[in-house]
Amino acid sequence: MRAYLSLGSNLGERAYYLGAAIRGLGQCKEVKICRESLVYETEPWGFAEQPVFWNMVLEIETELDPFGLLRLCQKVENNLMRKRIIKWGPRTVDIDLLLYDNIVVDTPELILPHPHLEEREFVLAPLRELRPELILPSGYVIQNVHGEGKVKNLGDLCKSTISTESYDIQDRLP
Ligand code: PH2
Ligand code: MG
Ligand code: MG
Repeated sequence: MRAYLSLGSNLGERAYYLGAAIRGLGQCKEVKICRESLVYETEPWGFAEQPVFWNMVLEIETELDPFGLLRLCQKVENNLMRKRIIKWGPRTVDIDLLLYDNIVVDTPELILPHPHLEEREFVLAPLRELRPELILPSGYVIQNVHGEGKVKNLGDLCKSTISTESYDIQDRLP
């Protein structure tokens, strides 16, 4: 099954945490990382009094079901946040499920598609980069949908600092 994950970091060495999260996900044998967006510097959405985020999106193929994938994301987050967790505060790394095939889930633990997917430019910009033709849950093509919040593409420079062994170079976008 194809899924899209949003990665965010706004504490410490953001490039390190994003890279470590990608490695952690890629080490799971039921997950293949297919496409990796560039890194975007984004203004905090919601609670504004916190440092800027670096965000990106991954396209993966996975044999895990949505809840198995959620548990994997939480495990990778916990491995990277163990010492620095502050409730509601800035986080070293956050991994959110955006889309999982066309599956709809509505539970206290997990909602799919992600309920704020189409409101937030920090999610839309990297997803649009990977799949400009994607039809969003609302029925609109992502190319025509723009969310709230300023984003700045940090380009290839950052990407090269977070590249991982698990990332398949064949699948890079041209
Ligand atoms: N994550 C949040 C809250 N606000 N803002 C940006 N720019 N990027 C994020 O990843 C983000 C946020 C909660 O997970
Ligand atoms: Mg989040
Ligand atoms: Mg989260």
